Amino acid sequence: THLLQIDPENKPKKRCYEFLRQTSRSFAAVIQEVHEDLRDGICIFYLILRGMDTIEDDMTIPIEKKEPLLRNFHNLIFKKGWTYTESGPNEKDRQLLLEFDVVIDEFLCLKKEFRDIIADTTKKMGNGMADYAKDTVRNKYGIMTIKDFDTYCYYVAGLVGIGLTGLFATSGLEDPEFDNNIELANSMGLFLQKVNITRDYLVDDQDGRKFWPKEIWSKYTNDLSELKKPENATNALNCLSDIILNALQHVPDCLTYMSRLKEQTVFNFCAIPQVMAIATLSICFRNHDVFKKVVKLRRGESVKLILRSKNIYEVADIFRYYNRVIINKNDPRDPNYLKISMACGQIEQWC
Ligand code: PS7
Ligand code: MN
Ligand code: MN
Ligand code: MN
Ligand code: MN
Ligand code: MN
Repeated sequence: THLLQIDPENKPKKRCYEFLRQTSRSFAAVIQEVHEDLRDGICIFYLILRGMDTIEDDMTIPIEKKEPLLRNFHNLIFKKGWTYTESGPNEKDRQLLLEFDVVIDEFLCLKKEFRDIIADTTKKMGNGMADYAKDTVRNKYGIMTIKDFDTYCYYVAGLVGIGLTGLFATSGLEDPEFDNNIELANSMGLFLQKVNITRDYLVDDQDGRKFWPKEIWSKYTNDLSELKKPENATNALNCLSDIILNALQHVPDCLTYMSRLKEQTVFNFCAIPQVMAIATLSICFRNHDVFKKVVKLRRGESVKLILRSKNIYEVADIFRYYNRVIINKNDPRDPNYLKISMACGQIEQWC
């Protein structure tokens, strides 16, 4: 009878990799290339957080339902058979939650060290998301201070960096002490999240969500949504510079983190999103298109970057290149001119 329990095609695992490809083109590409000892763990980690983020992002779920779901999500991933059927029809990752029992089955197959890290990250992130979701019901401005901005980004991305760092260390592919790099791991997540928030100004505005902190945008406008009006173009570009300056502060930490990695597939997995992020940031800088459409890297440029990002020397070269793109676009009439010039100087020094 034991033969009956062996599924030669392992359908649930295949389904998880299908979900991965459906929910993120870019993460699917890098996760599928990771060393086999880590691949399934990272894939399931991704799908769990993607599922929870789909609930966070769904503005059709009332806060009375959303808050307990987010706070309990770390328990739900242990409940065999649990699915979520109440996502709004417009949620792009609705199907993942409809079949979430498949993700849970694969989660329960992971080794205990992996499950513990994933569950702990999910618990902290879910509670952070719930706090923030409650806040935004009361406060129409969204994120207020630069400190709040870092706290929110810690919950939704810094924790991912810290959790992944734990997986790398416990897998034995990186040094067992590699998980001591908590601050650097946080910076890896913060940089990706802040670039995402910068680039997504328009889509987030259309969804009625505000992630740019008031402490920054209030220097340029009374209403973040009005920055997209053509008559506010100068203020919009200066505000964009301010938010990009904030993101650039994390770059030296990210380079240091990547310089400490040893295993090739882990390096590629970490470096490719970072390189895409600095390229995206350089395109957004002083570019009014951010307020008119979704700014994207050109396909050919991403392909070249992926092929080049094989070691820290190449990655530092790429960062230096995009850093210079920013320096060349920096405008002395921009109130952030001097600070940007200094942040870029720091990056140039690291490289
Ligand atoms: C477990 C790989 C590598 C040390 C779903 C990867 C959404 C930017 O919402 O989908 O479409 O605008 O474009 C990823 C550090 C987290 C941070 C965060 C889990 C890097 C739920 C990624 C990803 C740490 C909250 C995707 C942070 O952006 O956003 C795994 C090292 C998920 C990483 C969200 C954002 C990720 C994000 P959207 P995207
Ligand atoms: Mn996305
Ligand atoms: Mn979200
Ligand atoms: Mn999201
Ligand atoms: Mn350790
Ligand atoms: Mn976004």
